Amino acid sequence: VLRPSDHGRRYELTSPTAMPKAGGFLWNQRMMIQITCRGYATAQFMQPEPAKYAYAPNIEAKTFMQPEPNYYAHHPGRFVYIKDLETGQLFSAPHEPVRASPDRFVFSVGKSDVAWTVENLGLRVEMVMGLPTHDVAELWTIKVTNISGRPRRISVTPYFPIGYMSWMNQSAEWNQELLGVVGSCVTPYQKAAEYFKNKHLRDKTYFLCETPPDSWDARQQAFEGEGGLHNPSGLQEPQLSSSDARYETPTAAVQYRLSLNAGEEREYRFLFGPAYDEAEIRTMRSRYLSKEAFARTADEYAAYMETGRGCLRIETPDKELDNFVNNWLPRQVYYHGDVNRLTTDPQTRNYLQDNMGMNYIKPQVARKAFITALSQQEANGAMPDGILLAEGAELKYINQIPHTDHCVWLPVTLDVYLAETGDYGLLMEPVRTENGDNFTVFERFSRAMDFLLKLRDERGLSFIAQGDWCDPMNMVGYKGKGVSGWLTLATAYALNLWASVCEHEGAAELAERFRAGARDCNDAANKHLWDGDWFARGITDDNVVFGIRKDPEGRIWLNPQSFAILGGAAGQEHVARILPQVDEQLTTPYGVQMFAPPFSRMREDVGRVTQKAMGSAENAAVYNHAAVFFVYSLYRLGGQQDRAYAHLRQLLPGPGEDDYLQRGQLPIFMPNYYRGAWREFPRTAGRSSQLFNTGTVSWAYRCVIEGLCGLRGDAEGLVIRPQLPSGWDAIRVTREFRGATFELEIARGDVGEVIVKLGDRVLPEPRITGIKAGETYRLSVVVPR
Ligand code: CEZ
Repeated sequence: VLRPSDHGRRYELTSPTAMPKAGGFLWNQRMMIQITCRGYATAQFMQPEPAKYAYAPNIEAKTFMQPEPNYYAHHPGRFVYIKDLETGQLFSAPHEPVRASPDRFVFSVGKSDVAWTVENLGLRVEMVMGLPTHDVAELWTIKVTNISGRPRRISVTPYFPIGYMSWMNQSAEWNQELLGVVGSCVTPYQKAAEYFKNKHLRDKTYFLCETPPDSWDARQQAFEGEGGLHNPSGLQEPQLSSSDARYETPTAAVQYRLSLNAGEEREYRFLFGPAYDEAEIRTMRSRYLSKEAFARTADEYAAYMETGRGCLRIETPDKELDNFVNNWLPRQVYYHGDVNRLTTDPQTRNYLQDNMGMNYIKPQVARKAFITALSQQEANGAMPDGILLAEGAELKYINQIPHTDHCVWLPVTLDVYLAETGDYGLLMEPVRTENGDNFTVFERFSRAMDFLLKLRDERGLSFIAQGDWCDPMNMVGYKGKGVSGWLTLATAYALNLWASVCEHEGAAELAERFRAGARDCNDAANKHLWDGDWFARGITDDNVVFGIRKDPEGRIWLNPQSFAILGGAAGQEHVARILPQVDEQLTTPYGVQMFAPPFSRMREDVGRVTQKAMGSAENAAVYNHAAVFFVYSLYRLGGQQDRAYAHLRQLLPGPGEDDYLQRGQLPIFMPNYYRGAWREFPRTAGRSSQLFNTGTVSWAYRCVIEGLCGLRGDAEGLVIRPQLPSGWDAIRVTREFRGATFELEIARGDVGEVIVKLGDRVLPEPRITGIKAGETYRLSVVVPR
């Protein structure tokens, strides 16, 4: 049911029922749309806060993007009804709302468009959706071909529900000048102050036709009638009813009645999106709604996507991994760095990690992100919970809950920036904050590290307040005493990383102070949190250690183990004890669970993570962000290439058909989680959250580049230490690095350590310095058997 096409640049799904939630997504800096194979869509645009132009049939709460979306008959979507006017038979494409079994179905997701081919009743419907690069709108092409070999009379009825726009004021009507349905509303509000913000909102939704239709409906109830969406009343009449909506739910349905000879086809183009007023709609129409403009826009958008192609091409024995790494992984990394999850106040840890990935795509963007983040550093060195990106933006949702880990991510993500660019000059940049203080980047990092050191109790363990990396772990420390085992270990990691930078900058004393701080954290962790075979997750306000052997639920957590490896708390003996426990207690066919066993009821001294559904999200899912930290720690450890590869591979659906069906997702992105609770609920284990917002991807890309391919920069050059899984004999890699291109043939051989040849010259160490931008370096690399 599933296959790559166009050398992995597209993926095709040939059934609308096998993986009903499988979809694709497109974005630009102002909007995002996720659409399923069956035609349901979730779109948002920024003004500057996220807003909708196709609404649900009820008022939805404004929230962040949710996992495992539920679709229902009236969910917003993009559909076309096709009716045989001789027999009265009806089907719809892509699949909803009629759900007729197609003779042929291909859902084809590309990097810069989403397309379908659906055949039924001797008719072929081809639908393609694209986006502009800078504007908010969807560009739809719908083509109908008579493949029945005889003349046909049919109606073609695109149906783009607009939904319940507002409880204050909503309407819609046909606009003959614009040739489309225009819905209008007033975004609901109550405070007078909001009026002055809202009056600039794009409260219109338009659906424009290039070709004038024969009839239309702008009122949902007029179109749908008693027939329901499976067989709308409007389609049982000779034509649609020219309805309008006056404080009634708007819709956009337009109809073409046509006679098609055998083999004849018709192609239609439509534009769907939000606007402030009719003048803007008119502009959008003239800018986009023609065959030439569609073609030009598609080219521009493809070029935009191409700027996110990343810095790595691989050819390995694992073709599915190649497809993903060469095409889709950098795209998802780019999405994160490009739009910061389409929020105006990304969580600080997300902002920094999303930009960490951008180092491999557009490092200037990552550089700027450090400055932006640090310009919001608090006077005591702490980092705020979220980084404000737009004028008037506010900390919302989770950013109103105090989390203690944000400073950790500064050196962790800087590590990649420096490795990728060697630009230590960034450290000397002055950064002024709103509270008036003015420090260099270097000073600000040191202040953040001092803050982390201070944020510890008398035992030397890091306070957790109402959360750390794990957002919903909100009640371990809400009384002010609880500590995070993970944060203590991660603090050591951050301090060590920063100490190395201090050394490089000649600040030996500072470096020693931070290294001593790291040792102190690690000693405290070893003293208070080592449970014999693994590290505990934390200690509650009431001094109860948790994440330990005697806990029936939440017994072993992955993050403390990964960061004990990264930060140095875990010595060799520890690692030798930890890894078998991870294998045994946390590993599933779908990846490594974030902890086990799942919580079945609220634990009031741990918090709301224990209330999430068992196996979903942070409650013992295969939470990929945590899983990829573990993979990264294995690559840093060395000698763990098989484990690392196995778990890296599990971040991605496939390659077996059973696995695809169980996960229910195309291998074009990594979701934030797959259901866990594998022992408890095997039926649902592995199911994808379908949520492509995740810190996983920047780390996954890093793992492939630095770990698997072993191509990591240092201050002067590029170090080469591939870690091929034992089943692989050779791979080919092309890596762009500091303006140069490296083409590597990597193979196993009878060597004791990695040997690198540049041309015929064997390098004294597996490292290239003096790299010249614009050059191509051809290297042959031999790695030990
Ligand atoms: O949010 C993510 C956060 O964006 O959860 C991660 C955290 O590290 C990321 O910064 C782990 O907790 O219940 C909650 O509030 C959850 O924490 C979610 O909001 C979660 C979502 O899956 C968003 O993608």
